[in-house]
Formats: sequence, C-alpha cells, structure tokens
Amino acid sequence: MHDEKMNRRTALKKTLNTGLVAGAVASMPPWGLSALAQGETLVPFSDMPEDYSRPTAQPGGTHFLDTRQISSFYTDNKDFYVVQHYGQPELDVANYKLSVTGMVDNEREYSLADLRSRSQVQIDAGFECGGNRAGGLFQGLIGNARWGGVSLRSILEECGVQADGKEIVFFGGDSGTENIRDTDVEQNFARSLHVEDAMRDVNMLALEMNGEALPQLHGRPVRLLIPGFYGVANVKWLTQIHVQNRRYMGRFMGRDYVTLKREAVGSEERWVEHSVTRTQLKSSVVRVTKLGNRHKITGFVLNDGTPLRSVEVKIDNGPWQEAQIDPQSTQYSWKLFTLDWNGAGRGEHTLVSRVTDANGHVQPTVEQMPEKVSRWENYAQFPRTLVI
Ligand SMILES: Nc1nc2c(c(=O)[nH]1)N[C@H]1C(S)=C(S)[C@@H](COP(=O)(O)O)O[C@H]1N2
Ligand SMILES: [Mo]
Repeated sequence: MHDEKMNRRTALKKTLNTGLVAGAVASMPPWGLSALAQGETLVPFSDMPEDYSRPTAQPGGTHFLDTRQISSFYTDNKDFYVVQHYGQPELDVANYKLSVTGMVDNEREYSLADLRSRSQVQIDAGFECGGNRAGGLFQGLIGNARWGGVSLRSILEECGVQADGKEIVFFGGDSGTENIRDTDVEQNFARSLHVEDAMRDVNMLALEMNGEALPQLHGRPVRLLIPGFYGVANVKWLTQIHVQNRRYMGRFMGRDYVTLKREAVGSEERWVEHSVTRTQLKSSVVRVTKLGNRHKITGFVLNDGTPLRSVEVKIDNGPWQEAQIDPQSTQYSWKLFTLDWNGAGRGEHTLVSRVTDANGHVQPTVEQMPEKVSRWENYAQFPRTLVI
C-alpha cells in the first residue's frame, strides 16, 4: 500500500513536471473520482440555483469554486478559490526581498534567488477560508494543491530565534487603512504564530503551486503555508517575518477572523474569543453524478491533520454508510470521498455526510454546534437535497 502510494506520487510528480495542467493529471488516477465518464451526467442539487456556473478566477476580486465540479485531487490553479482583504499587490519579483527581523541572532534578507537555491520541499495541502460556509457559497472557498518551496523552520533556524522570542509575525505586502479607536492608520495584512507552531516541519514558504511559479492571485512570489490551519494563516505576498516577545494584535489576529462562542471554561460557561487557527473537522457532500441508474456521491473532508476514522453518508433516513476515501489523500490534503448509491428511487432525497477522526471527534449537526455569534468556522454537517 505504502509503496503503491509512493509510486503513484512519483508518477504524478513526473507528469506535473511535463507541464500538463494539474486538472488533466488528476483526472487520470484509477480511483472512483474523475471528470464525467461517457454517458455520465451531473445531477443538480435542488438546494442550489440551477445556473450556478462560475467563471475562473479573475484579477481584482474573490473567487469561489463551483463545488459540484470537484473531480480531481488537485484543484486547477485557475479555479482555486481567491480571498484577500486589501487588494492584490504586484510585488517587484526581480527585486523581491523577504526580511527576517526582531529577536533573532542574525537579521537577514532573502531574495527570490536565495530562496530558490535552498533545498526545496513539497507538500500536498488543502485549505478553506475560515468564513467558508454552506449557505450561498456551497463550501466554495476551498482548494487543494501541491505546494513547493522552502521549509520555514530552516529559515528560522538559520536566523536563530532567540530564547525570549515568543511570537512570529508574518507581514504581507498588501495594506489598507484601518480606523482604530478613531484614528486612521495604515496596516499591512499580517498573521502571527507562536514560535512552537511556526517551527512545525510542515510549514513552508511556498514558491510553487501545482508545479507552476506561485500565481499572482495566490501571493506571487512567496506565500506562507501552514498546513492544517484555515486559509487566513497562509499569508500571501509575504515580505517580512518578525520575531517578538509579545502577542501580535492586528486586525486579522485580534479583531477579524476571531471566533466568538460560548463554551465551558473549567466549570463555568463563558463567551470566549479566539483567533481562527487550526481547521475544524469538517466534511460535505458536493457532487452527485449519474450513469444509467447508478449514482455516485462525492464530498470532501478538511481538518487539522489528525488521522480520520471514517467518513459516512446518510441517504434520507437510512443508516450511515461508510464512504471510500481517495487513496491519494495525505495528512494535510483535502480528502475526497465517494459512495456508490444504487437503486435511488424517484422523488426528493436528502444526503448528508459526517466525518469522525481518530480521537473519536464526530462532526456535529447544526443543532449540536456550539452557540456562536461570529461567522467564522462553519463546520456543521450540511444536508443536501436533490430530485431523482
Ligand atoms: N497578504 C495577504 N494574505 C492573505 C490574505 C490577505 O488578505 N492578504 N487573506 C487570507 C485569507 S483570509 C485566505 S482565506 C487565504 C486565501 O488564499 P488563496 O486566495 O490563495 O486561496 O489567503 C490568506 N492570505
Ligand atoms: Mo479567509
């Protein structure tokens, strides 16, 4: 199993290097997932507008994908969702510098050539926006790609994080005016991590996405990639890494992308706020296809990288049925799943999925979700309806 997986990955990597687009490559694997086979049709959901087709990502705006079209392990770079809050700066790639400052033994600057000349690592990782949701978006703020670049840890170790450095701030080249306590101030997009989180081996300064130089909309030339965290952690157009001894309180850590929910704090029930960080355990049905009278249900799972125990699908009031997880899945990729649905009767049906991880955490229903005010972290089960 392990060898087979390695071989398939090596083969995939080779194919990617030939310059084929990722979508074309990923439609080839033998597993149940594929673009429509001959005679196969997409079954519309009745909870979704029929004319829901989306153009590919365009400069200047956001983009969310039509999740009914998910049919390959890697999301095409042109269809990967796009979100940012201060526009999409065009950094000067030839003169690009990434600076590392603050509580380090050696403050340094890295050009793109410096980063390219270091040893390169690759990881398959999927993520979603912390604001992704069922209603209206049908979970479209989501994507999965093979990322290539430089280990963040190797850079931090080279600069030497000092013992009293506690928090690492990652600044993007994009900025906007924020009104803070009645004062307009210019701020760059930034996120921070505790040193311990930043030092995880899987974190990367990504230079490539699905075998291409990082596209402009996804942070050219360098973005941070923190596998297992919500998209907001993956700072695009990265220009500065700063080590400090106190928390970073900027908008996207301290005010926005902050979840407000009611939870037990010891024996007290309290309203608590926390920055959106690790991805909550989530699955959703996104696609149903039909070939003759056989149907196939496809969905995705995202989480923080904790191994999974099962993904199950319930049709109407039937039993939970175990779905098959795409064997290409890796710890931090999205996990696509399928279930064959035979003998679907005429009429309206409801399909819902739930995922359980190795620690026994089960994805909650809407009713089981914590009481929550902010719009972040929507990971409830999502029942879908369709008419056969
Ligand atoms: N510099 C910068 N990086 C950013 C953002 C931003 O506004 N500026 N938005 C974040 C958010 S909220 C998300 S969901 C992801 C989206 O990444 P993508 O557009 O590559 O899918 O980028 C993150 N990185
Ligand atoms: Mo986001």
